Amino acid sequence: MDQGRTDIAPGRGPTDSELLEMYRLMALCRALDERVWLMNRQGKAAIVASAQGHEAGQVGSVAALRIGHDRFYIYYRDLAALVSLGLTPAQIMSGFLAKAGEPLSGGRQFPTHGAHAGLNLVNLSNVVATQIPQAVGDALASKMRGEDAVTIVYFGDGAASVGDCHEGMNFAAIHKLPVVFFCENNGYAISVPLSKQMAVDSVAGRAEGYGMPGVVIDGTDVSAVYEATAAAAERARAGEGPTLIEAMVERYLPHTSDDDDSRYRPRGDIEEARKKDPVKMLRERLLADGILDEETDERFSADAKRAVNEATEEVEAAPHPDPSSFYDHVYAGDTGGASSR
Ligand SMILES: Cc1ncc(C[n+]2csc(CCOP(=O)(O)OP(=O)(O)O)c2C)c(N)n1
Repeated sequence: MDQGRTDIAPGRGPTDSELLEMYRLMALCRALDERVWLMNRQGKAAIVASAQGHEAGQVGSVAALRIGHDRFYIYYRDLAALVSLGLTPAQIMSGFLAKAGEPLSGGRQFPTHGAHAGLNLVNLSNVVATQIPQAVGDALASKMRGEDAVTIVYFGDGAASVGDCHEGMNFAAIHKLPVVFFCENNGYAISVPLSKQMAVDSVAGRAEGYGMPGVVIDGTDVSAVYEATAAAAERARAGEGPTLIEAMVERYLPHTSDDDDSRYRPRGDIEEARKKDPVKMLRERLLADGILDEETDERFSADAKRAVNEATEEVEAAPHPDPSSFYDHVYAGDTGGASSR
């Protein structure tokens, strides 16, 4: 699982305390993700694209970067990246219920979409792969300004087949831009399996064609993710250009809450995927290594449950955005829109 690793220096691995914190965050992500899925089934959340099975990829990569300094272009499946960036369960949940005060779009967008200036976080569109050239453009701006920010852009294996991905990667490699391309390969683009998505073995293998290193890593192993991202960020900061990381992750649930995966995915496939549960695997590893004890684990689990229950109460009671704010943040300045009437 480490094709192509020869041409990037190994990155720094996480410390024990970083591992423990990543486990705490992953347990919180799982609890929040399970709750919003349930809220969809209760008719409260319009749509959910679950991050279950992707947690180590998202949490491990954010942890290897500098929050508030580096730039994060996420996509719809990145709930765990939002938790890692410091958004609270209530803030994230308010996007799923489209409530007022939601920090990314004011509750006006698909969940997890919008932007957060303080966190250099952008997720402008649900149109697959559009975030890739946007991120590359942002990295070009940071290079031109002489800033040392690294831009990471997340996308799925399906997005890797879109033209935007090719254009973004090619441009970033030519101009040696400080970008980390982070592909969350869960084996499916809705119902389309990898074998119908590409005729080559890996997304990362394409990196050579652009002139940048590409690495395939186990995206369910938070340490491998952290290390690869740290190495890619170091390359980017040193002016050596972009890296393509292909993190092999699992998708246990249908593509979104609107999808019925029983029409195209054998049940045995999901059972196999669940054996690689990143939260469970990290828990077992940390217990075995003496980094986590049962008491701390129970506390993390109780804290996560409490945080999610409190968020549920708060967000269910919160109002929807006031219709008079309809045009807020759509145009700069006075548009003569509903909010100014
Ligand atoms: C340009 C474009 N084409 C099609 C769609 C419909 N669509 C939404 S998600 C998706 C699958 C993307 O799969 P992948 O990139 O592997 O990410 P995953 O959902 O598996 O994490 C598709 C085809 C879209 N949103 N945008």
